[in-house]
Amino acid sequence: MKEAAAEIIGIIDSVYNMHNRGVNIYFEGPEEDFATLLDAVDSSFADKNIECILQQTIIAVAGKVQSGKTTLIEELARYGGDEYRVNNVDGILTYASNDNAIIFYEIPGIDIGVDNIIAARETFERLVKTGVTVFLYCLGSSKIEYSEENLIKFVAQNYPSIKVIVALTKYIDEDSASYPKQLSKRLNGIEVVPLLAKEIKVRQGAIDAYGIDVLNRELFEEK
Ligand SMILES: Nc1nc2c(ncn2[C@@H]2O[C@H](COP(=O)(O)OP(=O)(O)OP(=O)(O)O)[C@@H](O)[C@H]2O)c(=O)[nH]1
Ligand SMILES: [Mg+2]
Repeated sequence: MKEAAAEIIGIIDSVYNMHNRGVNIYFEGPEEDFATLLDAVDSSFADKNIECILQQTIIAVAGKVQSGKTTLIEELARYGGDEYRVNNVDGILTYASNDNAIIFYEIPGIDIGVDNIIAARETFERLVKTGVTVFLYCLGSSKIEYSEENLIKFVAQNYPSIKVIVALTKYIDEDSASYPKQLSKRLNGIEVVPLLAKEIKVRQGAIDAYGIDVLNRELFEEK
């Protein structure tokens, strides 16, 4: 494994690292394979200007209390098929895939009120330091509070490298099919994905879950 890694690095070095000007290798995959890569660079290419960077998808999930954050994370995890470890770190639920390539943080629910929005913003800014790549905001009703809108715009404006997505959770309102588009426009083009993570029982039967596949694509395939 390490020899194979050294061979690949050797090729990258000879093709992309002319005159040792420097090259970055972005690695996406299990942490232990990344360790092998680092090891191969250290032992055979220590004098070369090669930097290895582990690519992770780190998703900070926010939204009001009971907006559907936990349900959404669990259904996304199930959809992806990875095993997750769940931890509570200082009150923040953390779901990490076994290879640590995907991490979800659930920011404790924001109730309406300035103090809570400030707390959520502070939590987010603390999490940013761990390398958050996506801010996923759950909106459980088709009425967005001014403070929620502010928080979403704050993240989009201050962290241009972080992808911001709004999930319209428990969205079964067929009457307002145009609402996701309207909201996206109001949020300066931020992606809005309507979905139902789990089926909902209604008097006549049940409404099937939908939209997890669309959100999954937004989160993991488009970079
Ligand atoms: N049927 C159905 N119920 C949902 C869905 N999403 C959320 N719920 C329900 O809505 C309630 C709140 O969902 P949670 O996922 O716990 O919301 P949360 O934002 O994590 O809540 P807190 O952590 O308490 O702030 C629960 O009773 C869920 O079962 C969904 O897609 N389908
Ligand atoms: Mg929860």
